[in-house]
Amino acid sequence: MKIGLIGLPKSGKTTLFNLLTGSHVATARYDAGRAELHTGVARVPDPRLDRLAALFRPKKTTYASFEVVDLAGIAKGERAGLETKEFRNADALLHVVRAFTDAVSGPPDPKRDIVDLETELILADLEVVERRLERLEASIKRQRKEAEVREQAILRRLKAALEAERPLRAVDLTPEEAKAVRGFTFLSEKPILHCLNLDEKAIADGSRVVEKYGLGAIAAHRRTRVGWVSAVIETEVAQLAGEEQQAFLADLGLEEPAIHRVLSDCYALLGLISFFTIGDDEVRAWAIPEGTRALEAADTVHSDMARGFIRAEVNSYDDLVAVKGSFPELRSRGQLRLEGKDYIVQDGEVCHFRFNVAR
Ligand SMILES: Nc1nc2c(ncn2[C@@H]2O[C@H](COP(=O)(O)OP(=O)(O)OP(=O)(O)O)[C@@H](O)[C@H]2O)c(=O)[nH]1
Ligand SMILES: [Mg+2]
Repeated sequence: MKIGLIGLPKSGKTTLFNLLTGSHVATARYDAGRAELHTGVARVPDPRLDRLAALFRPKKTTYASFEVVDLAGIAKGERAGLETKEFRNADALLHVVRAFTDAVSGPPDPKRDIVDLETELILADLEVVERRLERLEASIKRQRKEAEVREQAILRRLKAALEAERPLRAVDLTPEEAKAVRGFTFLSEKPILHCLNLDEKAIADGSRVVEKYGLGAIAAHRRTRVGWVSAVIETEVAQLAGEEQQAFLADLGLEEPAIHRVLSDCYALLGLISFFTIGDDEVRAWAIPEGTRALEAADTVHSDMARGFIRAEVNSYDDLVAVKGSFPELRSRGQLRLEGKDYIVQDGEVCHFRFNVAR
């Protein structure tokens, strides 16, 4: 899964990028904002995986992860950066919204910035739709092809929505229609997390940002969430370990480090859950969309496991921890189930895929 960081200039995107990926890209208040692209990997913290690793002591513990792409800011009316390929194929957008006062840009106005950014996404998509519609019209005039006529009908509907300033994520498409337009990688179609970057003094407002900034209507939109971070101070928190970190968090009145909050918002936005695999070499968490069948879950681990799928041995995390990681005990309690390929994997389950691939 890939997350694209997006936002108006100087909203704190690169600061948040560093925080999520543990990178050290330079940030600055007054530079022109170079149009460079950063990519990194954010590991999804998961106390359950830590617990399993402590029980099984594998050689390696692998967290679920997101690829994160950080772009230069998108100023109002300047959408060129949105064409970047790495960005276009992101699965979700993480919109960093300035909610701290800046000497140059003045007091924050998150609602205005969200509307402005969405407008840029909508206009970028509208350009793509209009260009394609012109071509289609010319082509259909020359020779009528049913597939092109169908595409034209879908795109006209999308155009109407965009002209009414509705992002494409709010438009109802059948699975076939969605598939037909997937190649356009529309930006306003991607799920979006508006992440308000708060001043450290306002950190206590975190849980109330929706009310405080009048974002209730925005938060209610489809495939949209509103979250928050205080990127600079939370980077300082992230650099501490153990008790020191706990003490700093408590001082700030925070329950958990920013990375937990932001990445679990991304999980929820994308409708993801985690399952675990346990081997001698590796204990690992995998992110899958909620509602994924055992067969596709197996495929995320290895395509051979899906190809030669026989059964999935499944148990719950809680049951496994209760027997201190003893699979024989789990079996004797009847808590180790055998499931077929249509079984829907649940959050926190441990899966072992039995498979057989002919050589
Ligand atoms: N007070 C305050 N300042 C912040 C916060 N987050 C970022 N900044 C400051 O804002 C400036 C810009 O931060 P960046 O992370 O470079 O912002 P950006 O969105 O990546 O900027 P561009 O890529 O140039 O558009 C830096 O000086 C940061 O220290 C915050 O939470 N609070
Ligand atoms: Mg930046």
